[in-house]
Amino acid sequence: MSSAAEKSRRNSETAAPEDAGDVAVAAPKPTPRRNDSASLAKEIAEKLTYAIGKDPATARRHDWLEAVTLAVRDRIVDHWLASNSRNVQSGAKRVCYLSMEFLIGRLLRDAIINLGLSEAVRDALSAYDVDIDLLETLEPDAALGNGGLGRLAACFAESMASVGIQGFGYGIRYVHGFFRQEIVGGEQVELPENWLAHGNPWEFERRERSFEIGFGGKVTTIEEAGKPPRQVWRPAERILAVAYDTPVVGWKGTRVNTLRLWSAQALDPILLDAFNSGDHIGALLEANRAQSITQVLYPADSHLAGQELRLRQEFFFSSASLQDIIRHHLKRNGGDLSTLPDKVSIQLNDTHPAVSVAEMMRLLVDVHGLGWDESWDITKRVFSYTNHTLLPEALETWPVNLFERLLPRQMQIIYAINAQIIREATQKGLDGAKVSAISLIDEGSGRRVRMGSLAFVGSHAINGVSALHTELMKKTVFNQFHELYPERIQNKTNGVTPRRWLLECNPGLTDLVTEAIGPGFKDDITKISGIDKLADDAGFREKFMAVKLANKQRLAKTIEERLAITVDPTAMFDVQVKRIHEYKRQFLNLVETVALYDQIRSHPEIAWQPRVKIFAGKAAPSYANAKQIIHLANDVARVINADPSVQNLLKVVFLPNYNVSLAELIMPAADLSEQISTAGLEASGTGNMKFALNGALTIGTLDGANVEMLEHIGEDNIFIFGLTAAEVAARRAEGQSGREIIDASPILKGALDSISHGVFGEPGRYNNLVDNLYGNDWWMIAADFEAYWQTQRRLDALWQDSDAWGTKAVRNTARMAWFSSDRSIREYAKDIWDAPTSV
Ligand code: 26V
Repeated sequence: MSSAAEKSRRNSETAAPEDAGDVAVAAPKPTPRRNDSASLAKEIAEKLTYAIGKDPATARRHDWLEAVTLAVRDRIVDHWLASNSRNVQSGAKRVCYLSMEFLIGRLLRDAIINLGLSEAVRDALSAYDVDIDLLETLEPDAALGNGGLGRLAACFAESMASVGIQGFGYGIRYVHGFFRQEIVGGEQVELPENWLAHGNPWEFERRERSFEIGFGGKVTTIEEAGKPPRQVWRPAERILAVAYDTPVVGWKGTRVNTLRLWSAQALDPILLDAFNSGDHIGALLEANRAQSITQVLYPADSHLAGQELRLRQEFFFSSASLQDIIRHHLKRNGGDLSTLPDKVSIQLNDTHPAVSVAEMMRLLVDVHGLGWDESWDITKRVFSYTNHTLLPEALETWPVNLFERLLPRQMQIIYAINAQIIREATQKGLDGAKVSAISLIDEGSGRRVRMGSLAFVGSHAINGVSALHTELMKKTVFNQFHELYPERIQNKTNGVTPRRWLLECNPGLTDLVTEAIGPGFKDDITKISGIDKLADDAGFREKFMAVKLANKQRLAKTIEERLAITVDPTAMFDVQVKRIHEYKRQFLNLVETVALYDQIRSHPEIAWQPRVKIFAGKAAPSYANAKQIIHLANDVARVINADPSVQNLLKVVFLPNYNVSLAELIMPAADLSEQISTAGLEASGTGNMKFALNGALTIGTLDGANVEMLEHIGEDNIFIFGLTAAEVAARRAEGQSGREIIDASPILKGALDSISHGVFGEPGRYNNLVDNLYGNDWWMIAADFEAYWQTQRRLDALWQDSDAWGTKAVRNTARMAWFSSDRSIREYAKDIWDAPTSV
């Protein structure tokens, strides 16, 4: 048996709860486990011996990691069982968060800190001369997501457990998560990621919790005397969805929720007839086809490639989750589905699970025999939908003919919903053009199903992820729907969990804040505002900046190890890390970098401040311009770092393979956070929040949550520049080219000329990027350059005054509490889910 399979088997046989989230009997008495270091040391040794079969003398580091994980896991399971039995007893509303992505990263440190075991584990291991910090870095990242949307789902899952909500995450157990990025010859190369290669001690396979998922086939109408006709879907293909549960540990372990990820398996793992007749390959084909559904995460965050496999993934996990939700509800609520909306809320994380609206209707009407109107009422009260992007190319639509072939009954239901919506709209007096804008079918470009519209009409609440984004939703994508249903769109500004993004990633700052104001902020992050008054206290500020310096030294060491680039930790660390996308404008940052390089050389008399420009991020494999930007970043780094004339003033670093763990290293080490998207394009951003919480100053546009950060942090402590969203829209409408602006700016022109004339790689390599600016400056790079440049120079001046910089850095940390995902989740619970907290 493979080690992964073996590990799963072990998990299903050991201390795992019978059925996470669904225990019928009273809570089993948890084994009282002691959390002192001696008890932990003993248990870790026991795990090493009896679960892994090694003794301390022969154990490798990975064996120790597994032993510690299993010892910590036992404690989690105790809390998990207790939470599950409380769930049954309280009968409180369950919140089900449906997301194609959960970018959770490593789990061991998160669990140790949330359970308050840091000291005990460290001491227990030091008895064996093992370093817990080192072990933690051996755990693979669970990279089951692309970027912001997936990481938000992970922060929300942790916050739901921390604020006491009965939360369930539902997603996909991808065998291969987000690709690993290497840089070869300056260019991105994608390599497969294999996080399950050595097994996954955090997951518990639940074979008993599996559901059949159909595809294709036919719909037949059944007519029975005295009854209305019924539709029955007979799929041509059936696949099994098997649950794998991972515990989600909340702060102090008071609640442990469940993340349930579905894995696709064949109903018949092997076709015996085929096998026996000698067709050994053919006998396995069906299993392979079934399993392919959950093999790999699609590595794009815009530009729907439109593959059938993606739609299969979406339906597969939606149907499995809904069947599970309904099964659970029937069991706990006397078989009565009319109370479903009182007991369950389902949040759709973007449109990826939007087919759930049609599938819920099928399950209620066809399978459970409810009437259409009642089912529609239940559906709308149960679902709510979060929109995460306004980019037109990222708004999902599927060809009607593909939908019809793969999901014939769901397509019929979508038509029926559409007819109803159009009727409602016409009754309210909407004219033809407006009616076609709200149709679920886009008739324009070869009939397609609009998934955003389906999610909208099937939900009682639709939310944007920042105040600005929400207003733009009302004015743009959902304008007609907003006119028709003005009460539905709400704002829920994103947040990040302060456990992972402060306590875990920045222990130095956590200790300093504890020393200054006590540990209360760990329970309630709003208390961190207590350090605001210390921003003018020179002693505190010095300590604050000393912590920052230590974090920068740690990052400098990683840069040296991975890239053999030496950076000065006392230089300003100016950081832009995020997915690579034209709208996020890494190119603007690179043009400014090149301009700075030119100016430093031509004006040595100016007091330039030493900077390290740090970039990291992945490009979608098919996104040519984004890959060019990565290439340019690496070319620029190569040339500048080799030029002795700017050595101590400018270094450029592109750190490969940006992921959650790298983010945890980078965020605490940044002085300056680059949040410079073209205004109106970044829905919220969450990296912006992580940086500021860790004391970085922000240079940014009035976009996404930056707008609200400005309100909370105060205009003296954040550096805003550039066109507003309204100005961008106006310039775009005029089709403004960048030529005049470039010709009028010698600094910008000089930088663009160096880029296109071959200073950084062969001439012409970056023509595409540069020529775009002269033609239609769509991303407003030329338009915003001057304001960006001037703002960077103001930051240079500020950097010289380290007291003033330090004061602002402290204020950033002090004033970011509102951007905790605990606050976001409480708002969802109150305004959208009507779900209790602290259960
Ligand atoms: C779209 C697509 C399109 C088809 C291919 C696969 C795929 C995967 C993901 C997406 C949606 C990406 C949207 C997204 O990540 N939005 C980000 O959401 C963050 C959390 O709300 C927010 O902070 C970012 O501003 C926003 O870009």
